Amino acid sequence: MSCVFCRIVGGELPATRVYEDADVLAFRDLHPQAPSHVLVVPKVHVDSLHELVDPRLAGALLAAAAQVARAEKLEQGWRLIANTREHGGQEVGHLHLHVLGGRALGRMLPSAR
Ligand code: DGP
Repeated sequence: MSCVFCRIVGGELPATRVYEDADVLAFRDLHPQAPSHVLVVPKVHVDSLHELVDPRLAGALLAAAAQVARAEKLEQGWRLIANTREHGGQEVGHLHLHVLGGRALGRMLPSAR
């Protein structure tokens, strides 16, 4: 099995796990970009968000991300990022949601104001 996140899901590679249910695993990012930086991944291999077709799994991933944010006590706010495919800057080819928080993250999109 060559996919690094499949190997983490399978327990073959170590990771600091922060949340787990039947469908989803969440663990701390190896290179955190914020005080709290957790990756939320499906236990089954899905290449990226582009390939996600199962609405039940999509819901499980989103609900897990919110659960992680609450457990990390990110009451002041947080951000969810899904880098998708090459132009989206995806480096690991297993769908993952980044949950980032613990500091002001700044705007990523131009303000409408
Ligand atoms: P992305 O660019 O969205 O594909 O981000 C991939 C993230 O995965 C990046 O922030 C670093 C993280 N990462 C890569 N390899 C490992 C690993 O082996 N363990 C953990 N915990 N995180 C990893």
